[in-house]
Amino acid sequence: MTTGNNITINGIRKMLYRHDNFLVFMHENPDADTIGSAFALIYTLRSIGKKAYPVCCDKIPRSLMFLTDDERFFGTEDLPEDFTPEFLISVDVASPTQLGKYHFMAAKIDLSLDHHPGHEEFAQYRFIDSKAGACAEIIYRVICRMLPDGIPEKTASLMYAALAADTGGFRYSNTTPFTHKIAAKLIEYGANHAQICRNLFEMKTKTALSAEAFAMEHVEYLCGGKVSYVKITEKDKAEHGFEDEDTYDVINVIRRAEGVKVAILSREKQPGIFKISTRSTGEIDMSKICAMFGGGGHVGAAGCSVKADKADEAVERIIDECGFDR
Ligand SMILES: [Mn+2]
Repeated sequence: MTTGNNITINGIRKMLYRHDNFLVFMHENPDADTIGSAFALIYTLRSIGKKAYPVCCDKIPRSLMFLTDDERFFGTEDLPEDFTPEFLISVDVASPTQLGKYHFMAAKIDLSLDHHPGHEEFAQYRFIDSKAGACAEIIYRVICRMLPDGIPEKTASLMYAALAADTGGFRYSNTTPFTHKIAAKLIEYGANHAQICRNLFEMKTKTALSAEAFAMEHVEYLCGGKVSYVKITEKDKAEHGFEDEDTYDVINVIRRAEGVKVAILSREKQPGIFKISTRSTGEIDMSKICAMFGGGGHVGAAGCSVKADKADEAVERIIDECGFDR
């Protein structure tokens, strides 16, 4: 456990019981961990008579709307008028930047639950466990204390989805015995694991599949095959009809090539700014490298935004930090 935690799981339980009106913040470009963690916590708070609402700066990608009952927008402007939040929580949020347009609210967050090793402290109370495979592992520990008689099926499914997604279907090195133990418990509580895994890992929109085909066709191998790299420009997006969310999984396609230690995807965010997503087999710590560019993440999966004239230039700068022979 990282130092800097100033509250225990039991302390969190007590604090949640002491308040009535909650906001739960997710990170930008929401993934299944931040969504599953937020909604599991929200449903649990509501089940004990509290009011709780989700907040996210970005819309929920279509592929993850099965987690939010087809709701897509969770801006603060969508909150009921008669609701006055009094306790703010963030889940799976590593830094104020990750709150996107709500970054100015970071100092008002009362409690941060997170598992990113490079967590930047911003909340008054923090529980950060960088050994947790998903933030949902922390949420599970909190919810178990709050619902000692058992977890409802829907809440169990949300946490299962979070665990499965962040561990790549229990395949990545962040998967621990505890991850599997929780997953087993969640299935006992009724989590629909087969359907969740189909939704997360198999089913794709046709444009997402085209984006993957595009990546397979345009991937470049650098540093003697140790780096795989693909760029998607604004022009490519317009030409092929790719939306941002269609390209989320592209990185997972190009990382699979034999011999590849680092995979890099560059997406043009706006002229001169490139959103870089990276994966590594674990030998190179991508969270450290991305942190040099103001980003972050995990050893094996991290991202950042890089200013440069061209995508190739932005990616060159990342590759330089990897230390491979050219
Ligand atoms: Mn996570």
